[in-house]
Formats: sequence, C-alpha cells, structure tokens
Amino acid sequence: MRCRLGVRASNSTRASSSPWSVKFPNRSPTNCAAESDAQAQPSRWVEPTQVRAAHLESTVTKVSNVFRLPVGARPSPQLGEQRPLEPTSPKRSEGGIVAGFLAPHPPHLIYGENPIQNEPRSEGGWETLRWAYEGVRRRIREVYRPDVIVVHAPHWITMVGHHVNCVPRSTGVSVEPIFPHLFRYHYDFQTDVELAHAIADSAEGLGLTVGRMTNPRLRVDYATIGSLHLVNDSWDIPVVSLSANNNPYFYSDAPQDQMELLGEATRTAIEATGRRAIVIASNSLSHMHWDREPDPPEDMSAEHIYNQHQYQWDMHLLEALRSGLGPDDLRSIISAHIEATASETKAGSLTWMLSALGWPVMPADVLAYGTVIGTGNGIVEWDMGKSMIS
Ligand code: 2XP
Ligand code: FE2
Repeated sequence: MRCRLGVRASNSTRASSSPWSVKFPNRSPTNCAAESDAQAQPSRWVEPTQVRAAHLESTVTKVSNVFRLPVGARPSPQLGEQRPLEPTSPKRSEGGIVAGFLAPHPPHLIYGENPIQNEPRSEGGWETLRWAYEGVRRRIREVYRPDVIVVHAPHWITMVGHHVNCVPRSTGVSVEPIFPHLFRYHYDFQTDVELAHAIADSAEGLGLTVGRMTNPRLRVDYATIGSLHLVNDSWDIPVVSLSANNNPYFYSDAPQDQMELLGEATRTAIEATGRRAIVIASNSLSHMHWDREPDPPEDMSAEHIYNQHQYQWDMHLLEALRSGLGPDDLRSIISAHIEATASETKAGSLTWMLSALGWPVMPADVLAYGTVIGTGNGIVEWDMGKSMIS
C-alpha cells in the first residue's frame, strides 16, 4: 500500500486563512517508512494553490532524485556560518565512550524548532521532546565535551556491508522522503576520518563486511542528520556516521548479532584512538504512524500514541532500560518489543549502542517520551561516568 502522506506545502506556502482543523478522514495503520516512495503523490487534501504547485514541482523532482541521481551537480549549501573544523579535534586526556543516547530523529522535531538550516517553517510543536534535546545539547557541551559523536542511523540503508562515512567534510541538503514539506535540511559537518577508518578496520577484524564511503556527493540521510542536529545543533564536534546494513522495513526479525559486533568494533576503535566519544542511536520506538496528518502538521491536538498496545510496549522497554537490566534480559525485551510494535530499533541502532557501551548494567535516564504522528519516541541517556562510580 502506498503511504498516503504525500507532499504538502510548508507553512510558508500555506494559505494564511488555513483553519486549524484536523483532517483524519481515514486513519488506517501504516508504517509509512515501509511504503515510502520517492515518488509519493500529493494527498487529495492538498490545496491547489499556484505557490504550492511550484513547491510541489520542485520538491517532488528533488525528492525523486534522492536515491536515483547523483547530487554532485547541485550547489553546496551556502550557510556561511558553519565554523570550520580540523578533521579531528585534539584528543582530551580521558578517552573512551563517555555517554550513549537513544536519540530518535523524527523530522517533525526539527521542523518544530525552525532552525536556520531547515527550509520549512512551523508554529512549533512537540515541545517536551525538543526541550529534552536542549538538555542533551547542554550536557554534551558542558559535561561530556566529546571529541567526536558516533551515530548509527536506520535510513542510511546499505545492502552489502556496514558502511562508514569516511568523507572529511559532508555538505548538502538532506530531505525526508515521506515528509519533504517538513525536512529539507542544509548540512555541513566534519568527519573524524582517523576514527572512521579505525572503526572500519576493527569491524573487518571481527569478520564483518565493511564499506568505506568516500563519495563526497552521497546525500546524507535524514536520520543521521536529524539526530546529529538534535544533539548538537552547532555542528562543532566531528562525527563518525555508520550505516544500517539491512533493510529494516522488510524484515522485522532481522538478527541483531552483527550489530553487537559493530558495537564492539566501535568501542575498540574509540579506545585505540584515544577519543572521548558520545555514541548515539538514531531510533524511534514503536513505529506505526498515521497515514494522514493534521493541518497544520504541528497541530498538537491531533498528536497521540497510535494505540494503547504500542504505548504499553514502549513503557515496558523503557522500564527495562531504566531498571538497569542485564544484557540477556535487554536483548530479549528489545526483540519482543520489535516484534510487538514494528519498533524502529529493528534497524539495530539501539543494539549497536548498547554493545558499544559494553551492555552496562546500570539504570538509564529516560529524559523524555513523546509521540510523533503516532510513533513512540524515547530520549534516553547512559552516563558512563555514573556506571564507573556505582
Ligand atoms: O521514522 C521516520 O523516519 C519517520 N519518518 C516516521 C515519522 C516520525 C517518526 O517518529
Ligand atoms: Fe526513522
């Protein structure tokens, strides 16, 4: 079934008289990512204004390019305010992984924030999740002060092998194919190339198939960009970005064992290079969402969990994380949660991160939980300093 959430206008192109009415004529279950198609058609409730038609034309064209055409001919974004960085920051004295975060990437959170890098404009929305991310940003800036942020994201899908972005500086426009009217983000970041290669080497050493991505024209996926923006909107910390070596939306029972090895490889490489690192898992939790959206998309009177079943399973998983259960219990609860809720953690980011942290038996801090177009999203922190104290 094709996802009915099609291309809509951003606020800047919405008629100013638009009522704040919620239009859910036919809510039906979907995991839209499963049905996303770069050629998604506009839903029938899209108002046919000239401005919107122009927007649609350009958006559909560009979105259809996301996976099919080289983007190199496209000019780089000219934000001009990004602070240039050396490819690798100076090492701090205490290396190793200092914290992990479950850091979901719903494009709505960036849309709701209205950062300069994102083209669409909004009236806000999803504040409690966004405020939790503000706290994460403060802690990363003031407490953890990492040399590097390592991210694993479900929408950089590689069919053969685990790929590591080894491009020294990535620039471009990242577009969400289901919600291009919410997320068209101009990014510009630096990779810690030495660590990227070290992770690739280490993963190969553990027997994984690995790719080193060196094409500066590859468009960076919105899950990587979304989570990185949410944890560090100033983009002044180098990054290592890892792909999801699976097709998470076709196989709900994909085994997670390779993610465990990738996590081990990540930890080994971080320690060997002496980096002080944060690891972030770019995953939502329960992942059924509505196939229609309200007008405007940030109408919070329409926002709630998809159903009670999804909610209860999300709480079950979060309770397990905050109880500090051991690896065996967590593995089986993560797996059951995937089965029960179509959780986005099936892409492996959470398992990778827990493995990189060494499956710490410590209570995680659930900083926030909230829904985004029906999906469950937990922002969760593992402060490894605490684990060393206890
Ligand atoms: O998970 C995604 O990437 C989606 N686009 C779904 C939308 C909201 C997620 O919570
Ligand atoms: Fe996603």
